[in-house]
Amino acid sequence: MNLDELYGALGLDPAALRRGDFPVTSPIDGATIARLAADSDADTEAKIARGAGAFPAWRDTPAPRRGELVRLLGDELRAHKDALGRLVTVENGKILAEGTGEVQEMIDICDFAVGLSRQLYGLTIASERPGHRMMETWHPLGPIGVITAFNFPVAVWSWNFALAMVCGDPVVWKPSEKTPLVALACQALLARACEKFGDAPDGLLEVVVGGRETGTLLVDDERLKLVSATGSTAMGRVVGPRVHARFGRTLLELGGNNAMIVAPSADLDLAVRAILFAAVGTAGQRCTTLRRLIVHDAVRERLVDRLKTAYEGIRIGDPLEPETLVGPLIDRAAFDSMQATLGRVAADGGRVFGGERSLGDRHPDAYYVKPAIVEMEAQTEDVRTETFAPILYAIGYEDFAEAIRIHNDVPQGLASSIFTNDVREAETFTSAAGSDCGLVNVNIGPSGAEIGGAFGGEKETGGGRESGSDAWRAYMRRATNTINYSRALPLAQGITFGEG
Ligand code: UN1
Repeated sequence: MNLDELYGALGLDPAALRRGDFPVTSPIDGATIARLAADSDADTEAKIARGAGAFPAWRDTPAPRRGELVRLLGDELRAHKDALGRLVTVENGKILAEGTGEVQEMIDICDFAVGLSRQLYGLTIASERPGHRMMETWHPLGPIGVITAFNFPVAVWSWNFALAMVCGDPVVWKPSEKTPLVALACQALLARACEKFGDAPDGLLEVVVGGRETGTLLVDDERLKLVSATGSTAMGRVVGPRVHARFGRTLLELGGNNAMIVAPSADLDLAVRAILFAAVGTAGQRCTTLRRLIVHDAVRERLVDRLKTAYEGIRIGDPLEPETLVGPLIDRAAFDSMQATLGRVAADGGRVFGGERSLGDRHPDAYYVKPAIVEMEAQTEDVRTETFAPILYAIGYEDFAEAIRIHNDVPQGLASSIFTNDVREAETFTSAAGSDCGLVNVNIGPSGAEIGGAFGGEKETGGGRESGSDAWRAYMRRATNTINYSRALPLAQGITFGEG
């Protein structure tokens, strides 16, 4: 399938994707695959206004009916799974299995949200006053802004969008400037779903194409009651205070520095497979990517040797080829940052295996790399910093308490895992005294979470929770209602006020 056919299959007009001066390149070979019209400030303003305009009608649409739109979107995603997955691969560079896996994640969250549309439950609460009833109700929050990163260009949007839809909130979406095409494709698929739905208001999803300044317009706009932003900790440090200064809400998914503890009792066969997927999958560009291996000294050498052998056998190359396991990095800046980090950690005494550029002759404008393993004697500042590239640091430990200390001694708190067959270690790791992350796994790697749980992390990861469990509450406002059905007016706390 050529590109124009792919665009057409997703409901995009190929000619319209060539009319602008905002270039989109494919990390596979560096070629320009579209020139979009970027949104001016006035365009962005108009789109936010359209989102705000859609709110009253959508708010007043019953939640199960709102869920029907998400069901129809899920149908479109099922029907276009291969095409959208392929476009994710072309625009982002992740391998096809992961591109289509990302679309499956979207389908899953749509299914979840459809069920949720009939389960936006509030509590009923015992009142201390006779003849009174207390309850809480959940109402739509208002139009919201969603800012997404290049690495999960559609799944993370869908976590937000599917929940926002059933919660009654129109969405203004600013995708990464590196991956706007897949966003336009999602919008086109939603348009089909809206047609089948019948009476959806215009403006339920507005996509704005642009860079950081465009994102800032969303951040500062009082009409957007929640800004859900995925990206670096540096981005979150700017977005958080700005949104809070106008008393907006934030949902932040920022950097991770995810680790795995490998204990002496671990099943090393399983651990090696889990490490490979978590450390080199998506070319190390997941926020949940495994970056630190904290491995007991008794198994350290054996495990690292086995990993080196496994790394040698990894097929690096065109992510559209089925045998490929590692596609390109997103761009030159990612490559430069990886090389700079490797240079510094080597100077700090780290023993670096791999990390070199690959396929540079064939693709001078694309950045393929051999994933790196770096054996470190200590957790240096570079190890404590997230470099968004496939670098896996291996650090030894002697006793379990030390392993947990090293594990938690980073500023980020997203995903974590332990490989052990010792129930005490496993339970300690998942306990309050164990991992301080938002995602804590036993005998699986830190990446590849299912949508059913709440996704997000602590510390510099930003504290947000998206996707499953009760993450929907971030998209609604809660009202506590007290209803007096008696003929008296008793006051709470037994207060008497001007009576007898
Ligand atoms: C991300 O990298 O921003 O748990 C999201 C995972 C995926 C989502 C990653 N389900 O790795």
